Amino acid sequence: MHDYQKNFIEFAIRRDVLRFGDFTLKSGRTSPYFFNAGLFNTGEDLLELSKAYAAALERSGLNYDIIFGPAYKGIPLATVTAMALAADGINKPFAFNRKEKKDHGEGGNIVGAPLQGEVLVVDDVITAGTAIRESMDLIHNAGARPAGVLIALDRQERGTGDKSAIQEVQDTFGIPVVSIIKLDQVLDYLNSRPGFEEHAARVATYQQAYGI
Ligand code: OMP
Repeated sequence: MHDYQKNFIEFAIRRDVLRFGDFTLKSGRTSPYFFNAGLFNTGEDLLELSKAYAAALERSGLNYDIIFGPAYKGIPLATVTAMALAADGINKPFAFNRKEKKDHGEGGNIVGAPLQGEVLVVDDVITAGTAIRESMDLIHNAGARPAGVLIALDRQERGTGDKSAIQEVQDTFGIPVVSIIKLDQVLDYLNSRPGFEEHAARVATYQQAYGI
C-alpha cells in the first residue's frame, strides 16, 4: 500500500466517510461498511480528496481527452480532480451531465466541454456497476468513447455474474478502472490497527460472501 492510500483511508475514517455498522446498498446487499463520499463536505476535504484522485490517475498512466462527472455525485468529484490535475500541469477539458433535459437556452444535457474523444469518468464507488453503466450509455450516445473510470473506492464485489463488477465493466467496455483504494487495502489497514478487530472480522465475512 502506498502512503497516499494509507493517508486516504485515515482521512476517510476521520471524516466519517468510511463508516462501520449495517448498511443497505443500492444492490440490496447488507454491508458492514459504507463509503459516503458526500461527507467530504468542506473546501479542505475537497482539496485533499482531489489530490488523492489526481495521484491515483497520474500513477495509472491512463490516456484520456476529457474528464466527465456523472450527475450528481460525480460532478464535484470530476471538477476538483480536473483542478488538481491542472495544479500538476495537466490541463484537460471537463464536462458533466444534467439529469433533466433542458428544452430552452443551449439545450442538451451535457454542460462544459463537448463530450468527444476518449472520456475519463470520475465517480465515487463501484459496487455492482449499475451507476457506471449509465455513464457508458451517455458517452456512447454523445458519439464519444470511454477511456476509463476513476473512483475513490473499489469495493471488489461480484457484479451481476461471477466476475467482479469492475471486471465486468473492464470486459464489457474494454476500459480500465482506476481506484484510489480497494477493499483489500481497507482490510489490511483494519487488521493492522488496534481497536478495529471487530470491524475487520465483519468486513472479512462480508467479503467472503460477496467478494471476488
Ligand atoms: P453500483 O451502481 O451498484 O455500482 O453502486 C455504486 C453506487 O452505490 C455509488 O455511486 C453510491 O451511490 C452507492 N454506494 C456508496 O456510495 N458507497 C458504498 O460504500 C456503497 C454504495 C452502494 O450502494 O453500493
